[in-house]
Amino acid sequence: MNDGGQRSFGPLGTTLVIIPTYNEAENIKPIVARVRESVPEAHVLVADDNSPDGTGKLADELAADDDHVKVLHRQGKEGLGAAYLAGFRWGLDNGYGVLVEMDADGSHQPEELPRLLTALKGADLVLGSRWVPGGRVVNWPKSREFLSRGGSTYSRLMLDVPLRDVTGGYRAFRRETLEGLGMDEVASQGYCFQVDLAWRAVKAGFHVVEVPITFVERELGDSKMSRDIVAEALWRVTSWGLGSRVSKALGKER
Ligand SMILES: Nc1nc2c(ncn2[C@@H]2O[C@H](COP(=O)(O)OP(=O)(O)OP(=O)(O)O)[C@@H](O)[C@H]2O)c(=O)[nH]1
Ligand SMILES: [Mg+2]
Repeated sequence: MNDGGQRSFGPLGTTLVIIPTYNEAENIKPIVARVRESVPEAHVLVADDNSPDGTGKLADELAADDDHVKVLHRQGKEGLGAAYLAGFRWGLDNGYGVLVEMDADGSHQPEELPRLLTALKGADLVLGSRWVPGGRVVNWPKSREFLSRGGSTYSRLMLDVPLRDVTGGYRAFRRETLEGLGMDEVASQGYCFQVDLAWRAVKAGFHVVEVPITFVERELGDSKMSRDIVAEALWRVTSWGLGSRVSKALGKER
């Protein structure tokens, strides 16, 4: 991460808020309405993995009534990472200047998005952060907080990233940042997709800023968190960390 202090940042361009969905029928209409109200000039892309509960159809209804809402229908459940990568590509192809990640379940409050976008005026990537001063989590059991804080701390130490909330999924990217990350090589699917992108941004020398957010646990619908997702994060972060230590050590010897 560089300090960004010496740099000047270009204008932001139009914002695309990407909302990946899998079985979010109860949540999709309220969350899109909140985004539209909070940042009226932004566009919304719902990236739905053919949800059996009809979320994609509800998103189509929204898109039919509002030209700021688009829907990317994907064939089947492939994980959060794949849905975001497809959404990012769609956004870059369609000329958006800012690409935002936001969950459908209300955990990421659209009312906080203007603050993230303001911070992006002086940054390459803004992370909504639960674990910086002013950041909070509402309605989380201690076990979930422990897992999230532990995952961030482990990733920070393993990968040497100077960030407090590495696993969070409320983020705003400048298009140039995504273009410079090597998105085509990202294979992570679940949570560690977020760690992967943050680590790539830091390694590429982008200016990454954390902005405190209040994260609200979902009230409706089911979590897609699973043991497999945690296991994937653990083995990938561990192998990245060890791999980069080995290459640093070899580099020093040469
Ligand atoms: N398109 C797509 N979206 C997904 C997939 N898995 C999760 N999502 C969406 O990604 C967002 C985050 O998923 P959640 O189930 O809320 O996961 P989480 O926030 O880590 O877990 P909780 O805190 O328990 O809610 C939600 O909008 C989900 O609908 C997937 O395989 N495909
Ligand atoms: Mg959630």
